[in-house]
Amino acid sequence: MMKKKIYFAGSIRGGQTDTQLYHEMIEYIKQTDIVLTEQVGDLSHSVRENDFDIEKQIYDQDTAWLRECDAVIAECTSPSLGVGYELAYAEAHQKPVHVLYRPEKTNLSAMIKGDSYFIIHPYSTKEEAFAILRLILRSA
Ligand code: 6K6
Repeated sequence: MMKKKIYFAGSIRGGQTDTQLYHEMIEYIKQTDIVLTEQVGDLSHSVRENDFDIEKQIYDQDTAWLRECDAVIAECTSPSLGVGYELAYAEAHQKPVHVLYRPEKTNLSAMIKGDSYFIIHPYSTKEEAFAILRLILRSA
């Protein structure tokens, strides 16, 4: 089977409390498919960088990847403006969008939950998250 190109989205400047979890999800997806956005699970980059040229490069690259990907998988427990933007951008480009989040940790925005285009996957344990990822990757 052809490997799918997955755009994984997760909070960076919105807060990096879940970065290790993103990293593990990305590694899980990479067992069978391709992740375009590995940097989302990387704590070593500076989130305080404030150079417009660099930010423009990030925006241009990420939106190109969103147009190129086969599906978007977003971990949305940690709220992030960038991730919200990416979800709407992916919908505008008619990409399948899967949103994972932990309901006991956050009240997901109505703009995400209320958009019936998005496929929402609540979960609580990491094992459940991996099981959801497995189903998404099989069907995507
Ligand atoms: C890499 C690792 C940490 O910082 C970087 C450099 N910055 C970014 N590199 C690549 N993608 C980024 C960067 N900053 C934000 N994004 C995109 O926005 C990612 O695809 C995330 O899904 C999303 C996070 O948005 P914020 O608003 O939480 O930063």
